[in-house]
Amino acid sequence: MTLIVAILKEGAEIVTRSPSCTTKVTSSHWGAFEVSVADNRIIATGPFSEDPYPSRIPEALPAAVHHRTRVARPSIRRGWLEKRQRSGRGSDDFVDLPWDEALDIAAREIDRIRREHGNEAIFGGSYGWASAGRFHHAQSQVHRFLNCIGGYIASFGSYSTGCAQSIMPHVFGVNFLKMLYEHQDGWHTIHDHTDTLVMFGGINPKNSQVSMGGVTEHDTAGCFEGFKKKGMRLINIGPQRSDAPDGCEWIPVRPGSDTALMLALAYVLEDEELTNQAFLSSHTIGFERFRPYLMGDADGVPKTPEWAAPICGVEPGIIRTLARHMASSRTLITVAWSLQRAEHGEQPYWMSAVLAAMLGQIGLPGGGVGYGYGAIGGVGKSVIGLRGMTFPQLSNPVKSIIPVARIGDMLRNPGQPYDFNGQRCTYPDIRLIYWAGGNPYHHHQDLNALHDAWQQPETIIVNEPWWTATAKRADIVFPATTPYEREDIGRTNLDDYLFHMPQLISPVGEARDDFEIFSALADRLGSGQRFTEGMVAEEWIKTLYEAFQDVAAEEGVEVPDLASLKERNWVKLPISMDAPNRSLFAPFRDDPDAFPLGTPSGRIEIFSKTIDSFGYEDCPGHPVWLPPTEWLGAATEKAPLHLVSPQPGDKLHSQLECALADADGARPATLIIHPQDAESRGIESGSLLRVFNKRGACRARALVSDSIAVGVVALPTGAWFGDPGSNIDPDGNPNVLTMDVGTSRLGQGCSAHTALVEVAKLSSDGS
Ligand SMILES: Nc1nc2c(c(=O)[nH]1)N[C@H]1C(S)=C(S)[C@@H](COP(=O)(O)OP(=O)(O)OC[C@H]3O[C@@H](n4cnc5c(=O)[nH]c(N)nc54)[C@H](O)[C@@H]3O)O[C@H]1N2
Ligand SMILES: Nc1nc2c(c(=O)[nH]1)N[C@H]1C(S)=C(S)[C@@H](COP(=O)(O)OP(=O)(O)OC[C@H]3O[C@@H](n4cnc5c(=O)[nH]c(N)nc54)[C@H](O)[C@@H]3O)O[C@H]1N2
Ligand SMILES: [Mo]
Repeated sequence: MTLIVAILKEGAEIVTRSPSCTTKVTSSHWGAFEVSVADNRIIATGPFSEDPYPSRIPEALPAAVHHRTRVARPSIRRGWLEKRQRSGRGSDDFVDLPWDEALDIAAREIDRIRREHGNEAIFGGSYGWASAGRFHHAQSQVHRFLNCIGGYIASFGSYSTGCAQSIMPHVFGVNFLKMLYEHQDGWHTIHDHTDTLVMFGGINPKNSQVSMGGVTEHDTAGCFEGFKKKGMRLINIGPQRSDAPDGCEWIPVRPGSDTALMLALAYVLEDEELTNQAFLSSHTIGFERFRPYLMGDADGVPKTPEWAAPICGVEPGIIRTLARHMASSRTLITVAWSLQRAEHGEQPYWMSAVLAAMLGQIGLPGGGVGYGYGAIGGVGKSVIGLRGMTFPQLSNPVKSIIPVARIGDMLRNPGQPYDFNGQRCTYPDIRLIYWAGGNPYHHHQDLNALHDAWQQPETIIVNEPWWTATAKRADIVFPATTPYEREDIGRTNLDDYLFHMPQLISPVGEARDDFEIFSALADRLGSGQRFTEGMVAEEWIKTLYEAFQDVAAEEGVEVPDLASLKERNWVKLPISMDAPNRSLFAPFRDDPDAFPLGTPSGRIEIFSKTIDSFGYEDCPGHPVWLPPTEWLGAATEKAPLHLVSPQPGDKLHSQLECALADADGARPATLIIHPQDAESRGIESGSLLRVFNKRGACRARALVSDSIAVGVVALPTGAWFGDPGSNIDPDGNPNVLTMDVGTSRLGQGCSAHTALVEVAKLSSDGS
């Protein structure tokens, strides 16, 4: 690592690192990196020696860790403290209290709620990425704590893949995430066997910078160099050229219309007798129920390329040629997670499986279909998943859950029924929310509506290192440490490295680890021993590590003991296994009777009796084209542009945003717009914009580029949400514009990528 480093402390002056500084490696969701510390401050970060394409995300870390927006002390909202007022969340000031006093107040309130309303009145879903590190994993901490004190309402699935987690087990009979992480072909297999890579939503090294717990050797960009050298055909289908590395072909499509395009590809296969009928009869069921819909016998509408063209914006000739090419080469269809983060997101996922089944290459190395390549760095990595090192959450006495992205509906509709994947459920009546390790005012849709719903609970408690929009809207805020202020172990099932994450600086302000906060609360609630089992953090880390050593030994993998790991800081584990026979579908392909899938039929379900029996119009028994409520096909004069809100390249969600936002001209966030759409609005690159629709408005800075399809604009997530009462979100949080609806009654996932907006130039004074 170079000795000249940028210190972001006061401005970005360049200084030479002082001799008293120490440098260690730590791990994070964006990979491993070096951290330099002097005088108990993080002064610089640098790349990790083994990483061929290190992420630049940690560059913001020195400034962020010591930022003025750190929560310094336990803080209680004045209106709540003095009068138990619910109004004022986000606008009241906070009163600082000593730890013991604040913990006493919080514990008394949790106890009151559980006695008066039962533990079903406590929402502890607490979704979010928090930080890497196996022991100080905020979700495990909060869930264990709440389980110890009688339970909580939990949530199912993730914002990332909630819809897919519901639909895909019906199709392939396997847990969706298990399929992704343990059974999809690795990058090397793809390199060696695939001729044509058809990427719906692209594969973007920008996104695979991060992974839950981090990948160490960032290799997506390098893999693509190899693919190009080999002469593979690389086709990116989606609204943005930049969703795939330079040099890939680009077929622009209108967001939300991929199912129509996939149906047309399937139509060509069937029409030109390119379908692999033998595979369909031996390995799938229900094609005969789907075919009449595809060919138009069922509804009088054949799903021809001419039918699809005006829907998806792709010429019929291009669709025909692509279908023929897919049928005549080893083709891997990949589908980004973004396609199911949209209304009716079940359909492109199911339809991609049907299309791959019709091509008949499922189970062949480098063929078939795969989900989420590039979405996070772990997909395609192919390592032996060594389990262990998980802080046990214990079991939850409360059995009721909500689909994770339905929190707004839950708060608005206590006691009301709703449908979810074949079940009739009831929203609980929530009186207390406990959040640790997530930022709903980053991740949830229609934030103005969330802000209204957020007034419903009697009490909201948040553990957070920074004054995020969520912390500002809480009643009690406990300052949490960041990973650099505590010791931990860095390890994930998706990577082949193991890290000791040393404590690098003392806690900033009066911050405490989540474990310490929950130990103190559990103690006050009579469950201290249950929560801690009599162990402090260091003892827990040792216990979890030893359990991991046992698991590794069972797999024949040698890992150092904890003392040597501490000494060495990191080790690479010999657990890479990118082999062509990894696919769950390989044995199934060879012998579907001996290795049936976990579906009711044991086959890939093109028609699902189970789904059909639910009677959902928004997710019937086989894949269909269902136009979303908002898409370019339903554009209006007031909202003529489709907004996609992808992941930010310069950070992880809303994390480290406080430091990034300080740079001159860095905010508001950048919105990409096509020259044609810009010109008609008098917009140039650099113009300050108002982005708006009936749900809200935010500012943004224009980047005019033909790397985006006409009619589409892209504004990344991650800007911190502003204060209530402002009619325009200043920094550009796209979630003031997005729709808070479930993907369908089946998946009830997040529909973030479904939104129509208008964009107008703002004058320099912001009017
Ligand atoms: N419009 C739109 N919205 C989206 C998406 C989209 O595509 N478009 N994507 C969605 C997706 S896929 C996701 S995963 C979500 C992500 O949404 P989140 O995961 O909620 O976002 P983060 O900013 O990572 O929030 C993590 C929070 O944990 C805090 N934290 C870090 N370490 C610790 C710790 O040790 N203890 C405690 N107590 N807190 C800690 C951080 O400061 C941060 O505030 O966003 C979703 N929202
Ligand atoms: N740097 C960085 N990387 C990240 C994250 C981060 O915060 N920062 N977050 C991580 C998380 S939590 C997740 S879940 C993954 C998400 O991974 P993805 O879901 O794959 O990522 P997105 O960025 O939401 O979307 C990828 C692209 O899909 C395109 N797209 C949107 N709608 C459609 C559509 O209808 N059809 C087609 N064909 N394309 C469409 C958009 O142009 C967008 O740029 O990313 C992870 N990676
Ligand atoms: Mo995600």
